[in-house]
Amino acid sequence: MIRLAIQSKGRLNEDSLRLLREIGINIDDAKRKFLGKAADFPLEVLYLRDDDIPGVVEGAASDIGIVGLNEIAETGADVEVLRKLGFGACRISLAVPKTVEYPGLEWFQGKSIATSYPAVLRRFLAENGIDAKVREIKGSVEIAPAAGIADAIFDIVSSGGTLVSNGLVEVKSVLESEAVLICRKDLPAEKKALLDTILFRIDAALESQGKKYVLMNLPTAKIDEALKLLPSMRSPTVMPLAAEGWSSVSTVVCEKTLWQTVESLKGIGAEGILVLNLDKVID
Ligand code: PRT
Ligand code: ZN
Repeated sequence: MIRLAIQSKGRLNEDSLRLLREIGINIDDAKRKFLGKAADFPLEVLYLRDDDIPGVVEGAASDIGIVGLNEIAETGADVEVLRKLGFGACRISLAVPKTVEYPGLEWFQGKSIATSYPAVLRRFLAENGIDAKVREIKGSVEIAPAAGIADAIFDIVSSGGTLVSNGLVEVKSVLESEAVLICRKDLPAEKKALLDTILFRIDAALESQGKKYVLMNLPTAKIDEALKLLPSMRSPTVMPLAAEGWSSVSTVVCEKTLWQTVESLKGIGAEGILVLNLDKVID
């Protein structure tokens, strides 16, 4: 049995459970308490506040955990970061009131900064030789300047909407974050085997992200040209069609370049192009 700590509620909870489902580990949510159990894998789920996850994994009360990199940076927990998971993307940034004429980082000398990430902020200030007052507050950091609590803030930003609606401007991104899978040090061998299975499945799920499976019919004479248009091709499959002089080509294409690729392929005579979602890519 391996124990995984995930956020009990909040931004990372749903995506963490979705990732588990994607890798064939289903937790009965209806029975969610403090500790849940997977029906189809020797795994227990411990539901915690995100702030507590790094410490609980470090202390071995949980073997692995899913948490934002920002929390690892803040707690300084001694854990292994095994995988970036591709959700919960955000950054911790310095922001100032939009009325401020901002010359650069030196503006922060002697100023006060409100934050829920005092350790990360103190490190950054020290590294940059800035002497500023760090005011730790637990929530609603974005209202601190308007409320007269601090001159500026250091907080999580994702879309930037919260800053705009509070009359603030982001001036420096200090830490890029996303949800990561962490592991305690010195995992016992029997748990290591379970972790390896989980990692194998996660890698297959991550590998399929941002990719599509594309299938098309092409005049056989155009195959060489088509192969040149498909730089991201993993395993090009070319098969003759029943119709004389035609072939079927199938490959995996990056979503970012999908439309460009499809349009170029059409340009050289591709027909009946099918674009399919990829569920897993297993190497
Ligand atoms: O109760 P618990 O302690 O578990 O949850 P929490 O309230 O501390 O955290 P929660 O659920 O808000 O966030 C969990 C994790 O999600 C964070 O630790 C980050 O790793 C990640 N994450 C991703 C975010 C955001 N995006 C985010 N936008 N965490 C917080 N925010 C907040 C931010 O604090 C600010 O108030 O959203 C606001 C900014 O959003 P934008 O889109 O307006 O810029
Ligand atoms: Zn929290």
